[in-house]
Amino acid sequence: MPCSTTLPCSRFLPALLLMLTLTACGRQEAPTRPAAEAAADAPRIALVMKSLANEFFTSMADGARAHQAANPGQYELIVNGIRNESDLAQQVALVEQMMATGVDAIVIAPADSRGLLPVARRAVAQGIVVVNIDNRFDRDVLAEMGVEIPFVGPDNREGARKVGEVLAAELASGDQVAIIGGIPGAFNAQQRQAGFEDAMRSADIEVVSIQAADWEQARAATVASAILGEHPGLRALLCANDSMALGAVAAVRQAGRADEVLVVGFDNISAANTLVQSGAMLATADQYGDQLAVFGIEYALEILATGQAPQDRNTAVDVVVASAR
Ligand code: ALL
Repeated sequence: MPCSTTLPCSRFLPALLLMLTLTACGRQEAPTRPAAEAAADAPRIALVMKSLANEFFTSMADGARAHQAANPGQYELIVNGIRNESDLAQQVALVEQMMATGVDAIVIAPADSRGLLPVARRAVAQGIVVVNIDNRFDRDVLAEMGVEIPFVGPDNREGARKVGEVLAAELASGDQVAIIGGIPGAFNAQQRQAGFEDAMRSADIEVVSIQAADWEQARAATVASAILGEHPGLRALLCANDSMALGAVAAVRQAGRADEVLVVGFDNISAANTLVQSGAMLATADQYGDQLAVFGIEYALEILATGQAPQDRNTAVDVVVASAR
């Protein structure tokens, strides 16, 4: 049952949608609460995430499910994600599916800060409460559209700056480093790059290359290998998420330069935390991904209950270094 932009998923029957577990539109699960337990008036909340190939989003989903299980009767949860980081069309289709099933709220981590705005606007126009988590929608475009969608998430620039400062303390003025970025159209990718640059500028460290690897591990390994080849004196790779840091560590090892080139990331996924603890990565940032969707869900429930005007909410981000350091 393929889902394409020419045959919007919103045309599918709602009942059929709930039976789907995996479609070409991405992964969608049946509501968490058994139907027998569902209070007729309990709001239905859809969580629409990005790549489920990224542990960051599977732990986000686990956190949301645990919250729903701890609050039975309060709401019904439908968990969705896409297959890879750049499947914008799949994410748009998922939002359309959720609109077609008549959910009360959509909590969304958009893969792109502009590309998902038109469908989000349609959801708001349909009376659905939309809460933006993790990656902020473009504020200017939102304002132009005259749509208010609150953002719940961390200050990514600040988080990246903190990670960059830990790295700078290990380097000397004039050292050379490179930045491997996420999808350029994602605001949090732009902010993390800016935060890394802030820290390098303050420490007088030279950023010799900035390249996007679209959040993906394999792409980052390729990009990192090329950068290492071009810059024999390179001292560090600053990666905008941990998936890409894993790729960078592989490239550094492959080049036999693990003693010279430091790697930092962002997310604190378990694989990266293991590398931080072993010294193969210097640091990462914990943005408490397992709680991010929960914050968004709680806010959506609050807005549904009170009808209050939505406002942004800032969440924590902290640096993680090896506990033995
Ligand atoms: C960002 C998230 C995580 C994730 C990345 C790739 O929006 O904050 O850093 O690793 O997207 O999906």
